[in-house]
Amino acid sequence: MDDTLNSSDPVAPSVSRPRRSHSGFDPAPHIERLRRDGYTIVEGFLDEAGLDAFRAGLAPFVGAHRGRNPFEGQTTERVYTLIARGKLFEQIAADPRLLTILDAFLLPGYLLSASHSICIHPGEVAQSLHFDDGFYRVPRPRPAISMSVIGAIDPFTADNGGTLIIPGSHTWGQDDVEAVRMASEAGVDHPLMADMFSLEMPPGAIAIFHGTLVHGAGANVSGAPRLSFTNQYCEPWARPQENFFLSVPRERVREMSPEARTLLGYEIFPPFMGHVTASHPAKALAPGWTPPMVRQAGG
Ligand SMILES: O=C(O)CCC(=O)C(=O)O
Repeated sequence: MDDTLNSSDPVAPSVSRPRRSHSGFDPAPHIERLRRDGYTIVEGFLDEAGLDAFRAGLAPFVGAHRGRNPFEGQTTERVYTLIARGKLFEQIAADPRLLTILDAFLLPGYLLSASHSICIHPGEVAQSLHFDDGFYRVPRPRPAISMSVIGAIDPFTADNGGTLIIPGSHTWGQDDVEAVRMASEAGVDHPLMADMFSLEMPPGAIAIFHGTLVHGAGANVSGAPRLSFTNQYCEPWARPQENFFLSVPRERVREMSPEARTLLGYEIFPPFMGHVTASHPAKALAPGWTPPMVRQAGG
């Protein structure tokens, strides 16, 4: 090996803790609520200026798409790879208050798995009930392999598509999840849905929940769209949904904070998951970097 995995490269990200603190924010009640109910809500995550900046930053990318299937929502517009579409979106994904909470549930070096805006337009039907880390084919009940965030840019109400949530369902086994999924797809009630409620939260609030929590976007029967965003984070040994190595140019990653670079996978999960031909992935961010195999071939 010509390159060490313990990068001394100045662009190397760091997974070291503790996090940069955020004055006045106490993660403990959120961590407790997440353990008990499977979700928590952080109000005031974005202030008025942040909400305006979110809308302005998203504006160039919206208006052209609709979902391609009922899960994406055929009357819903999603803008993917949100983290790389502006500094604000990066800061939202790597916000220290949020990461301090996620640190309690995921191993150091966890990854961003999905990052997109979700605009549910009037007339959209309810999404089927599901859990976000269901594509990891590990039987339930089990700890979450990912954690999800959904943030309100517009208010979330029972009428405009506010996320339907079943508190406590993060602990359920496969059969219960399957029963409510089938009932929701058939449009019928099930006793396990008794505690289900519509997440109502003001603009600027986020909900954080386990990837194992049963939920789904509600129907939008209001006259206005519901703009939101979701960022999902997975264990550092799991495959992210979005392939950020291909979607986010390295020049863009180089401008990001160490925390954001780690979320995008420019870090090693010890002892060597994520290496690049036996070298540290952060080295790929150096200007003029060529892949080791190209150098080794004299190319
Ligand atoms: O938009 C929402 O309220 C939830 C969306 C969701 O759960 C998903 O797309 O996986």
